[in-house]
Amino acid sequence: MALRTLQVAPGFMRFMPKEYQDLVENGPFGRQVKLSDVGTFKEILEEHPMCEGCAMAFFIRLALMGLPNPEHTIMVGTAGCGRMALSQAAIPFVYGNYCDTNGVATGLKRGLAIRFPEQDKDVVVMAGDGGIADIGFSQVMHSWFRKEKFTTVMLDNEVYGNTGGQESGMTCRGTMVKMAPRGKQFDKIDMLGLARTAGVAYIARLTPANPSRVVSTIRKAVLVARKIGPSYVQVYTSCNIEYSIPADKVLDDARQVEKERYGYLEIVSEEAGAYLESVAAEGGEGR
Ligand SMILES: Cc1ncc(C[n+]2csc(CCOP(=O)(O)OP(=O)(O)O)c2C)c(N)n1
Ligand code: SF4
Repeated sequence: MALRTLQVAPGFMRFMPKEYQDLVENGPFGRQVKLSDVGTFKEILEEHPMCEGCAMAFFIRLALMGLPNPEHTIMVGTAGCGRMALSQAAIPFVYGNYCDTNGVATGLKRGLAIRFPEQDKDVVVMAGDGGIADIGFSQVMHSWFRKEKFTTVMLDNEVYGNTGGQESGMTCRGTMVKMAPRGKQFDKIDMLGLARTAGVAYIARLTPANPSRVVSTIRKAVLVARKIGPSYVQVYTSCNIEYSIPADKVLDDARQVEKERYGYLEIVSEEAGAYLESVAAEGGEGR
């Protein structure tokens, strides 16, 4: 996408749905929005069919605000809950087969670089813990080893939410979920350590408990992937259905989990750190 593909020929604008007119006139395209601007611009994602109070949906809404250049960004997702919101967002979304996201993103990113040599195009994979750490594991790791320049975001709800509660590699040891009644028999996979071993340039772990940090972390991850190398963001996005968390307690849970075992963590390569400093010195916009 580019800004001009959003525009409608002047004569047709009045026939467009009000929502679309609003998006063109007041969307976040072509400018940098901040969390504190919420309510003053038309968001990329406003409606979705995910469960009431779902932390994953909340995170996705915030993450979309963090994109440094949404009009030049393509999201890649797959089977799993997150795609229900991502596919409703006003931004191109490519649906890879379950396990294929990082292969699809590789081809997209390389193809876009050839087709648009003058314009940076950002590619962001956003998929569940099953999609990233289980069935998509091999493609994720190889994209990192190859140093592909795109961002991978794991929506870590520590379960297969969309298919009714099977354990994933990211479920904690001993946890019982509906379709793992004996409790998980092995540890949560250390994807952050694996990302580090594979040489990922920017790695972050976070929860949605601090919304402005979500926005800034996604922005940094996308900027690093644009210029330096792969980036990986792992976010705790509790599944309130499978973990029986009341919708009004979802953020309390995120705060608690952040305190106990999911504290904010950033691992930044020297080159990525220097680049982010230079962006900040120029005003931090990074467009
Ligand atoms: C190749 C393949 N295997 C299995 C499935 C069935 N499937 C769809 S979603 C899903 C689990 C999703 O779990 P996760 O990736 O953790 O995302 P969540 O729904 O928890 O957000 C599975 C196994 C599929 N669509 N394709
Ligand atoms: S099943 Fe869980 S992760 Fe999926 S939409 Fe519902 S609360 Fe969110």
